[in-house]
Amino acid sequence: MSQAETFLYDGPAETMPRAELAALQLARLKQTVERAYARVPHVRAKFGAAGVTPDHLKSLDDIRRFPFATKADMRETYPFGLFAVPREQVVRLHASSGTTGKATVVGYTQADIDLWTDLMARCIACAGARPGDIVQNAFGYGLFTGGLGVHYGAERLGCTVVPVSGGMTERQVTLLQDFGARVLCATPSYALNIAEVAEGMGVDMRKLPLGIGIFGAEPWSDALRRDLDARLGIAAADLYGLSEIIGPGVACECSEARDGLHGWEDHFLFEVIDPKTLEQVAPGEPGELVITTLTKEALPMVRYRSRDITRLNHEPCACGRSHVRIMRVTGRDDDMMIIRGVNVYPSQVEAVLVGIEGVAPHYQIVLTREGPLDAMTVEVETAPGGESHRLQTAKVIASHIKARLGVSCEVAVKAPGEVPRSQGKAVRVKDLRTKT
Ligand code: DLL
Repeated sequence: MSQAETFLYDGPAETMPRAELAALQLARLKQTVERAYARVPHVRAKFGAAGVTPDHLKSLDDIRRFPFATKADMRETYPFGLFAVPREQVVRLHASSGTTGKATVVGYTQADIDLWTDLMARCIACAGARPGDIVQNAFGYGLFTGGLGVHYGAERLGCTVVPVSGGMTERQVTLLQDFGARVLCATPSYALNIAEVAEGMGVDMRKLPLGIGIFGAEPWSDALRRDLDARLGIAAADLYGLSEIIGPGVACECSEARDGLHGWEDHFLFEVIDPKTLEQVAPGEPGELVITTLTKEALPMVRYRSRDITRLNHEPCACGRSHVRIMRVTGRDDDMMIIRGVNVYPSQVEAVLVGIEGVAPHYQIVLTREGPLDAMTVEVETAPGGESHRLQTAKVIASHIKARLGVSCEVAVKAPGEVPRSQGKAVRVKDLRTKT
């Protein structure tokens, strides 16, 4: 599709020539760094310890001299210590629970909410939705940023929002039938749950008006995308974001290419680093995504280490947008499992499972310790009707995993419905290893 045909919510901001984009980034980066330094004592102390001041920032490259921000900074300053505005100017708080320690709290001024709303409208349009579409929003509403982030963005784009939140899965199916949403927003694992429940209810989703999925908030594979596309009769796009930066709306795939997520560089600066050396990797190489906000007021973030593993693609995209593509996030470096010396992400296991005939793509990975070594058991289900071949299926799955990922594992084939279903972010790994 040519650029002339691409629907752009934000017009020229999405197709800005690279040199202009870089100049805008530098001007905004300077403001952000100055703002954080002047207003957040924790940031000033960290800059001081690293021997830098905002004056050291003369070019975009100079960002390398500045210290990283991590979740630990958020915990140390819990709840409001990183805010760069008086708390009274914060109109909204969100929080993510996290698996260890205290929640991460983020705050927004009214201008931040407006920005977030615009960026989400941009993402939803980028994924193929249009003003006037009905959007069923099955992301959880509440402290999680998914529900409200998508909600405001879809309204701003001019869509009709069905704010159903996560859960009540049969009702989701009925609402999709009755209201005729064209767009479904959910985590991919919950979308899979909806597809399965619809099939159980005898509803053929491919015959409904539904045509677009906007899925994210957890790693997923291209194999699962193909499965969801076929079962729901949609074109699913990947949506990425994290609360510490703004929530969903940091990056989204375009409906034209669906090949990497456009990261909105007029509002964020993206770097990819080697998580061991902490140096930037060569362009296009994989590593950990580091994000600096360029326009946030309440919570400016300089060099936030996302822990997400990806790579950047600077090739021009078919849609004509000039913004860099963040390629599918394979997982978080803290989710990476090391099984007998082999690095494995849950989404890689998923990609293998989805391709095997007769296997339902619901899965959970159980980690145990056998002596000094970590062992992995993959719990899956056979699709209905396949139970008689359980042992055979287990063997087939184990050999596919060995062939594709190079790792040996046990496979436990369960009866349909035995692997837990997700209503939001799926829990992919059950860690039964005793910590020593
Ligand atoms: O998950 C924000 C969001 C909501 C994104 C709805 C997309 C859709 P947090 O709860 O702070 O925020 O979790 C952020 O989730 O660092 C990634 O590890 C993971 N994540 C988010 N989107 C994707 C994605 C929201 N598309 C953390 N692919 C991030 C892979 C994702 N992982």
